[in-house]
Amino acid sequence: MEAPFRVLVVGAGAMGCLLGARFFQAGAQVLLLDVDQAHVAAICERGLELQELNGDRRKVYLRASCVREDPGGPADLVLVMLKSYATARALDLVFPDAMGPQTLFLSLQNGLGNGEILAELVGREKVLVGVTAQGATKEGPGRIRHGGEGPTFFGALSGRRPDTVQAVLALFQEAGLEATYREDIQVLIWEKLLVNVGINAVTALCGIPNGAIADLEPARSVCEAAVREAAAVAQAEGIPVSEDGVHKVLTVARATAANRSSMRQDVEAGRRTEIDAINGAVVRLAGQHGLAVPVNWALTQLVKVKEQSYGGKGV
Ligand code: KPL
Repeated sequence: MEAPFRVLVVGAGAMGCLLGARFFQAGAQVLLLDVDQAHVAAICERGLELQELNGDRRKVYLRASCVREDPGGPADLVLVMLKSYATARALDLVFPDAMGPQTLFLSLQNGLGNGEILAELVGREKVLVGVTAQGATKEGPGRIRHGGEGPTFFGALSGRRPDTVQAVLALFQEAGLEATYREDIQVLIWEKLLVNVGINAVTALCGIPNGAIADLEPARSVCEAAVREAAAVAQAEGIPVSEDGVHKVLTVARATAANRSSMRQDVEAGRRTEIDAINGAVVRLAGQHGLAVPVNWALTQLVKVKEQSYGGKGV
């Protein structure tokens, strides 16, 4: 009998739980790892409560841990779903023997630089990076809601497709999740970054839903200016992001009109945000190319003021 595909999910937030649950339902052996003790305890005691897109609730009895636990052998896939500022600590909860020569690491995190940080920990050739349009929200300890269906794209950080990537694609497919391997994954990561650059900080600072970015003229102006600056940085980096970046961002804002962006949720919960990997990353790269990005700079500073005003947990 073939051994089940073994998956470690590092960072069992809403998206980590959703993907972990889908892989488990498809027959993979899944272990969720997270530092949130109440969340892990709830999953271990009562199972993960997953609210499906049609409103149905189901329990998924996943293994979860907030300490290094032996998953019983090397993982085929380590799915990294941590907040971007925690990527450097991605291996803290991973049992050393769980990382074998064939283990691949897939980051579907927000922002720039996560793959490079992982590469320093595990070697560039083992790192896959990508984006997903799946949506999920954590409703409380052990409870998540699937909010939207969408494709997932990933590719190799090194540019060389690992032999074992086919098995990862098969896992997504068996789990009913659309996933595609892309050679040009950096373009897609930048296009997702533009969306987060335009929506996240403004919604977090103003306390508005995503749709207000498109509906309120002053919010739209700031969004558009931030996205244009970031697109110029992408061009300077040699990343051919599509010309209609601003249009795409406004389309996402309208499509997710009632949503609270992840950064707004972080600010409202008094947590540290991912500003450094989003607008902050644009500012850092712009500096390397001698480009001025005053709007991204101001948004970064203002979000940091906000974090400091509440002493953001995890800062
Ligand atoms: O990715 C998002 C986020 O909130 O981080 C968007 C697309 C803006 C949806 O809320």
